[in-house]
Amino acid sequence: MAIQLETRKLANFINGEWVEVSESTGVTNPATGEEIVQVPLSNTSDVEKAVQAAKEAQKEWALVPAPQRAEVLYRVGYLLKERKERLSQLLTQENGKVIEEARGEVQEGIDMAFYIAGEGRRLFGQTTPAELKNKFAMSQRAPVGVVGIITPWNFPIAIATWKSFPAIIAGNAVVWKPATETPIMAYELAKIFEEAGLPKGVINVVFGSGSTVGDAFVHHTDIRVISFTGSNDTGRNIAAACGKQLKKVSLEMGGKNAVIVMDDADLELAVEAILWSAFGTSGQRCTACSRVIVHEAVKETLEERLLAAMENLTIGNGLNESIKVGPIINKAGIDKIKSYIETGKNEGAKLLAGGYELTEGEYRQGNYFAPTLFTDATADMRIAQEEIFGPVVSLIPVKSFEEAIEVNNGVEYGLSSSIFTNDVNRVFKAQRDLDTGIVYVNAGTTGAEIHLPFGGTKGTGNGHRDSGVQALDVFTEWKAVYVDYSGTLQRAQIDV
Ligand code: UN1
Repeated sequence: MAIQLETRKLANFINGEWVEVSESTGVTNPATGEEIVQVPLSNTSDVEKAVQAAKEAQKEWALVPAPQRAEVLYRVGYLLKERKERLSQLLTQENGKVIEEARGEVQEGIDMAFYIAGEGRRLFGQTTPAELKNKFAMSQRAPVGVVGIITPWNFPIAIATWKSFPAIIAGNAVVWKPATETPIMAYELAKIFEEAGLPKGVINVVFGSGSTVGDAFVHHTDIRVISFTGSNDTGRNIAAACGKQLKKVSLEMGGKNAVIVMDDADLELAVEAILWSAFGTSGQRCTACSRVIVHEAVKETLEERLLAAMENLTIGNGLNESIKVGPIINKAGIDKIKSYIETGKNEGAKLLAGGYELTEGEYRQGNYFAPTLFTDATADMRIAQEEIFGPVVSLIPVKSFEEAIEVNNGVEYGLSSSIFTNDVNRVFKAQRDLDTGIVYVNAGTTGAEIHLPFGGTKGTGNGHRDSGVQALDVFTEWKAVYVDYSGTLQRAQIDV
């Protein structure tokens, strides 16, 4: 029996109060087509209230010593841990990902809470000699103020923790627009913040559309940073709007990630890793493997083994523990995948498995797509260049290690890459030459850990990183402080 929510309609969380909004829309379980809850569609005056609450709250919050701010995040971590199973079940219902992966995602949030709470006792700056006598010099992190975070449906709780926890530990207040497809995780996390004793107004959740709520965040003069994960088009528009206002913006916008399989690779292991990274989360991860760049010497064997292994992929409702591949988020997602299947065929790639939507029997009510394998793709095909965000992977044969690296790097994105080889020289060359923010050796393209920077090069982002200590750079300003205790006027660069 699936866990139920205690409400049929969610409310915004503004200034520590649950505020109802008259307009709302239904949230559908992608596995069953059933409506699970109504999510508010807020307007710009709701955003205004949230920003004003955040602005007020931030003044006090910035004065709370960071180790005390950390205490709240430790409590958040323990509450997440206590509720891990409930949250995972709800996550599977709103997002569709299989329960094992939902548990993994909630675990990322728990890890992030404990990791970044530890920063409450670090938040290191630098002390450094001054160039003049009797003068002290240091740098320290200062909060930015009110930050706006806009989070996607594919990791509705993990990504929210990557952004909100570092913002909060650094002394900012947050206004948060979660994806309307997956609002339950935001509702549950807001309740946890409330119970953990976060002062009112330090986090505010405003549900609604990107075109109304997201746009209002981007243009609000009191919001000094936008941290966004989502589509490339939206990210570019946000960057342009923020650029005009000189507003700081951190973007993470996907990938076209590849597993490289060299002629000396452990093929058994490579097959397992490809299956996991390409078809796990039904390919709906920014880090999902959607290209396999394979050395021609092992291409046929790899194809055979992949096809055999794909036979064992069970597709269905992710609440069932034996299911490996869950549904696609919505019909628009299915349509996008379908159109790429047509494109792939027209471009001349060879379809080896899948390529169709599942619509019969138990699949009738949900959004299911068969795990799909193309081969003989070339590096310039659209299916080998563009993000599909579905369970579709294309094999691209190459003749050498150098060509493999070139093909890997020959896309607009640069999030994650992987190489299977047992040659130590290739390992070190690959980790140097693969132009992505994340590199795996003898592992698939997914599974980043929260204490390292998450993000990528080129079209994946704009140089910032989520999670890790690097996330603090998004949510703080560096302040240089000089204390002259000479009692005289000492002029830098002159009185030396
Ligand atoms: C995403 O798809 O945007 O590395 C996040 C991974 C996960 C996070 C994915 N830890 O695949």
